[in-house]
Amino acid sequence: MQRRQFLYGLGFLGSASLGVTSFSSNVNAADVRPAATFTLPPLPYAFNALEPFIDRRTMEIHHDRHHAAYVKNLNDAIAKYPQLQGRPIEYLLQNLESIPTEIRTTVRNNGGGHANHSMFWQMMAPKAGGEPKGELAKDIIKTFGSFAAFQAAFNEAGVKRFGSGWVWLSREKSGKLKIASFPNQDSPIMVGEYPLLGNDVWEHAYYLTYQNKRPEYLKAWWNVVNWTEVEKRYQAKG
Ligand code: MN3
Repeated sequence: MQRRQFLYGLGFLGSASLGVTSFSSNVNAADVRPAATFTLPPLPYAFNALEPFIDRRTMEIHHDRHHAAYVKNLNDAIAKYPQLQGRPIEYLLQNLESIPTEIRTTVRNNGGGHANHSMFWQMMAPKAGGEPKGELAKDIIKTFGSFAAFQAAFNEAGVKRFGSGWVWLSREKSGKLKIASFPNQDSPIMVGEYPLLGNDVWEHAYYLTYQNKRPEYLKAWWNVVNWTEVEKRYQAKG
């Protein structure tokens, strides 16, 4: 695989943003840093910052327990495989067939979980919502007919995902925008697409406030969408 091309291609989802410890060129024997591992990125706002749409307790459990567990399980899985350490998470997710079979499902689920949630926190913000601007807005209207039609299709895909999973707006290799839902922690990265905006429809993302009413959560969630971040990802041409 053309690693260089791959790394550039993913642009925004760079190793820094996903907490991969970077290699140092001047490591010496006295350096006691652990082997490159994945780290839990801090939530970029307070736990209660997305209220009333997403409650404080949900954010706290979601970030500090669920996401933290994905990171720990991923690190545990690759602990015996130095060749997998220090790689961007996208590399692991795009090359699952080359991951040793005994940890492949663990990497798929927990590596997917780490990548998805790392993007998810950035894709939300307090005092956000509204509509996208510029090129992204034009592309959404061109692809889906209108912003309202896009939201309706996104919500519908989220409602129809049976069990746990995600709904994503992503960009195909051809450049075309698409909406697709994925089971569990699978993501557009695994099928070579570039994720622009995703919503977590696992019950742990909404149950305390919305209980079984996933459609209400999907509708309310638009109030916290960080379009500035989504526009940045769109411009990254990843
Ligand atoms: Mn989640």
